[in-house]
Amino acid sequence: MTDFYQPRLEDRFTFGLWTVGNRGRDPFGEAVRPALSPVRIVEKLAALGAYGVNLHDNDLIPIGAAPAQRDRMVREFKQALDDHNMKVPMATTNLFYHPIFKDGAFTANDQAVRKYAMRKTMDAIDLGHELGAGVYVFWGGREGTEVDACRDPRDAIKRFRECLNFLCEYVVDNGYGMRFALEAKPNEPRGDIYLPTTGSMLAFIETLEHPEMVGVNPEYAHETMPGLNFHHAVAQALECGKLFHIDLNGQKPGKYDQDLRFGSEDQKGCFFLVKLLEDSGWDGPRHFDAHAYRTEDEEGVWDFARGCMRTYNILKEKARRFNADPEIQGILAGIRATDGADWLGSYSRERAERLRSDSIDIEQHALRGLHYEKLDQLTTELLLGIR
Ligand code: GLT
Ligand code: MN
Ligand code: MN
Repeated sequence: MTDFYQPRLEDRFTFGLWTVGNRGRDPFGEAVRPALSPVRIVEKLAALGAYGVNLHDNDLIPIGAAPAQRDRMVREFKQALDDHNMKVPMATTNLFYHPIFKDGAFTANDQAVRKYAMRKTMDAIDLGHELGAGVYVFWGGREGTEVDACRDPRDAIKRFRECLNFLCEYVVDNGYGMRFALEAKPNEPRGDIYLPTTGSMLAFIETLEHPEMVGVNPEYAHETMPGLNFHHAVAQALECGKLFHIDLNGQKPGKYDQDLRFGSEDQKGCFFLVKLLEDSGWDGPRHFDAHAYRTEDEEGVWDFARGCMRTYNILKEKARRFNADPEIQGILAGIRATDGADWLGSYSRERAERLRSDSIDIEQHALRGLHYEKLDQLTTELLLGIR
């Protein structure tokens, strides 16, 4: 039987090695699953229809590995990628796990920590390039505070900027042609993390020496934790040409970072997100930064991975139906009929005068019903499967 929602290579689904490789450790309990080797992950994800895998330096190579050991691990991994036609579109650095990063990496007060973070990142950029990654993610996991007395937050931002400027030049100097994607998160593991939202990152990028090389990697969970609208954050990034990568997962608002299976929470929000990505023609990989419930064994991990991709494709099909639904499109046509695109234009005295002189019946416009109840109910019925 052909499965309409079966992931295909052209869907460009990717997973981090750390996602399906997550062993279910949490602050209250030990790992519940044995480790999966990177080679096994590549094999299995390829069989499920994924396009590629992404990784931190230490997902593949442990800190302190001898050069010969590093080269052997990279060789075996590349062989697995080749054997299974899998790509590595994105790479990143683990700047949060080792205790040296307990006070941050690029923003740490101790200059030796910042030096080590830079050295580690340059090595990881080399690795990413070797594996063919075109996007390099920066998630400042521990770039934050519990004790605000320890540093002026303006210094933290200056340090972060200095490091990114240096690393952009490193990429240019080596001819890597890589782009950077900054990932925001409001808190966890730190009490507060600097540049906490995608919007903060977008503003910060414009202060860099190579803003054209740097965009964002918004994560569903990270915008949803503080109750923000992820679909709006992604739209802003898309609209200014800064959506360089995306982390899809599931999250309940107001809780710790859950990184649940994509589409397991707020299916309507996920629907508008998928519709936005598909309608915009965005051609980046659809990356899942999530992990299986702690209740699962290895089989459950693959159920999780299959579920992320399948739900994306189901929502994509729902978006197609939304765009083809005569009743929904009728309401949208009514909305468009009143929006008068291009009515304002850039400023001129004449236009300003015309704005003042055109007659507007404010009572009539204030009283008009907008049919959003009907629009939302139709969307809900479509999502619930009866349209
Ligand atoms: C970590 C974090 C993610 C980041 C990853 C990249 S690592 O799992 O929770 O949101 O995207 O560093
Ligand atoms: Mn993420
Ligand atoms: Mn997360």
